[in-house]
Amino acid sequence: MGETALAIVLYEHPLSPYAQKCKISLAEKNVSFETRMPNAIGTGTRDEPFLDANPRGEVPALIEGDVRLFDSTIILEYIEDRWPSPAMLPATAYARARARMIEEVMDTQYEAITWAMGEVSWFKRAEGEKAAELRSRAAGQLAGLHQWLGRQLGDAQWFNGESFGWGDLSVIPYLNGATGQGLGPDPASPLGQWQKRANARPSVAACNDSIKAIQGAMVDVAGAVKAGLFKREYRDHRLEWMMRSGGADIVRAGIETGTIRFSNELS
Ligand SMILES: N[C@@H](CCC(=O)N[C@@H](CS)C(=O)NCC(=O)O)C(=O)O
Repeated sequence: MGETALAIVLYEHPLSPYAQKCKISLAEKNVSFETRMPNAIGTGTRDEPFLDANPRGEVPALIEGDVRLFDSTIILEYIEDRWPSPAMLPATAYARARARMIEEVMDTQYEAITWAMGEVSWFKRAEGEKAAELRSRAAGQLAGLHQWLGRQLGDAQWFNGESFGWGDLSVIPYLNGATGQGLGPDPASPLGQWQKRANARPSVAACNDSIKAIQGAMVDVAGAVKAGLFKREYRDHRLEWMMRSGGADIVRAGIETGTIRFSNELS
């Protein structure tokens, strides 16, 4: 840490699980950083300083002097290389690969489901029977993923092995998101017990506190979507989730009303 002369800025949003991964890693390594929220994230409007850090217009993005990085996995790699101690990746080749594999599943398959539930319950993309149908699909898919995660954890204390690390910081933001939607793991299960242990870490508790702070100030986002003030990003696995799980009409309506966008084309 002594060599840190330049301010580290992390563009983030408290509810973004991708940003939480980076904040947890930095906090575990005791690296000080400044957080910034892009202006009007999710509205699809331009925020030049933020787009300079990440032309994709997504959080997280990290700035350190001339360094400009985007994508949570790439940022985690940078943090690990730049501040190696304490290591977030375990020691052996297989354990390291397993932690990254768990991260990949969480970032893609798991996140798509919790994100979609946000589209339904907060942004009211579906209501009544359709909302119930989508929620039931999500619950079934999450139950399967919780079984898979339970097997990955086995009898260990941490996904990373003997100590908290990459495998754990890659799971906790997403599991907490599912719990917030009433779709988290059984608290009495080994996975639920792990969730409690992970939430007790100061690095994770700080993320949870930031979420609580912002939730009190949350505007009527469903009304904002209807008023055309939000243009949500339907990308990658999120879009696949909608198409596979019964949300094709949501995508079509979003395109027609201009309330969704796809990922930015870089130039
Ligand atoms: N693959 C990226 C995904 C980042 C991402 O999708 N972030 C979302 C927030 S959770 C975002 O900023 N979306 C932009 C928007 O909604 O306009 C990563 O791992 O960092």
